[in-house]
Amino acid sequence: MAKTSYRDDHAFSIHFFLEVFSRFGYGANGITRLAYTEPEKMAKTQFVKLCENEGMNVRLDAAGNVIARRSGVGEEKCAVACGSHLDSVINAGSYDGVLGVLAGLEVVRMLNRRNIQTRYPIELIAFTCEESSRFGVSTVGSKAMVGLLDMDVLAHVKDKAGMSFEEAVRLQGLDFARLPQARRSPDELKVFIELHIEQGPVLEQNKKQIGVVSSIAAPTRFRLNIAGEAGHSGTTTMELRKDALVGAAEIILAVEKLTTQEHHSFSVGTVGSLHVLPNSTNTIPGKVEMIYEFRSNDRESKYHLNRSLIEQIKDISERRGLTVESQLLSDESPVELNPFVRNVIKESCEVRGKSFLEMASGAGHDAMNMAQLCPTGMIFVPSVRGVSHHPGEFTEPFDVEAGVDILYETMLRLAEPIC
Ligand code: HGY
Ligand code: MN
Ligand code: MN
Repeated sequence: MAKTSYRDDHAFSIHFFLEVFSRFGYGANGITRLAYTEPEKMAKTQFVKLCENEGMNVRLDAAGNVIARRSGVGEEKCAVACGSHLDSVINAGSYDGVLGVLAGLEVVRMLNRRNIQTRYPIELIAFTCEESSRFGVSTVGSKAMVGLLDMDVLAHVKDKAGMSFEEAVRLQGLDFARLPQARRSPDELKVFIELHIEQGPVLEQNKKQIGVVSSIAAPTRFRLNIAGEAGHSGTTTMELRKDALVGAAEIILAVEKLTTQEHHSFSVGTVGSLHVLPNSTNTIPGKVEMIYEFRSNDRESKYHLNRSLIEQIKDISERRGLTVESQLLSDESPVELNPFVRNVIKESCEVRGKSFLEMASGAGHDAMNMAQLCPTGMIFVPSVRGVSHHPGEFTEPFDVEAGVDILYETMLRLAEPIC
């Protein structure tokens, strides 16, 4: 394999493009580039232009994913693919998802500049709606690609402004009913690789440049609609109250307590979204909409946590005179990544002299769905102080370049250069 590293090309364009893409959805409190919104569409449009500029054939699939293809010289039709997502959380940083998309573009730019042809075609995929931030449902684009969409759930979710998922995709020029047509068959892809920031402190603490991901924890997520009784906060005595927010507070503390007591596996529990109604100072909250999630790379642990919480919700609601409706948003299984692909990534690190650590991912990724379609691997680069889903998200430039180097080496090995 050619030993020239990313640095030899003196084309630090990925840093430039990270800056360019951070403009899409840029605001006073960070970047907000939610799924199926104009900022995400601007990022997709820019990505399409950059791929076409590199001579790639680009298409938008029925779910809104961008798929760019660089032809191979062999007869093989199944592509070596890499990619990640362009949408972000609310008040995000500049790296989550977009780094993996731009690193794939950088690999193609390097191949073009070095005039290297490959036996297998190469594909770059920019997934849409990976984050659950807008609709509570995550990795919609890759679920559509592998045939895992739950259209019934999507037909009933709305964003915080009350816009339905169906309306949001229609405004982006997509047909909700056709989303499942994004499904691809296993013989279209040889492998899929996702480069992503770690979003945790493990690589930094272990002073390693590259994470070779072994497994991906997966979320189980429910929306709860809690109903009590709104009332005057000055005249309603405490024993007469049916306060939906106090009930929600007990549920939130139960999520934390149950998960903290769950010592034997890497399990976490969070309530990250809460909506109080009518949300006015002098009215007892009559309604609360909230989303809770459990994540673990141990399916049994997640199941046990959720069962225990459902029992506690029953007790809290009876004791407080509340009604609680729950809606399953997602219940995904933890995923082991492909051992062969993990070995190719490790070999790439050895050849390129990058220190690496094999590790699990606490965050969910499109790779957990792609693993149902084809052999899949993930490459992590360090997040400074483990900060992510925050404007302070940062990865050192030389770690970004190390990630591009390893993605390049891995893709080249799998796509087989024709000398
Ligand atoms: O929520 C996650 O795990 C990822 O950031 N989509
Ligand atoms: Mn994320
Ligand atoms: Mn991500």
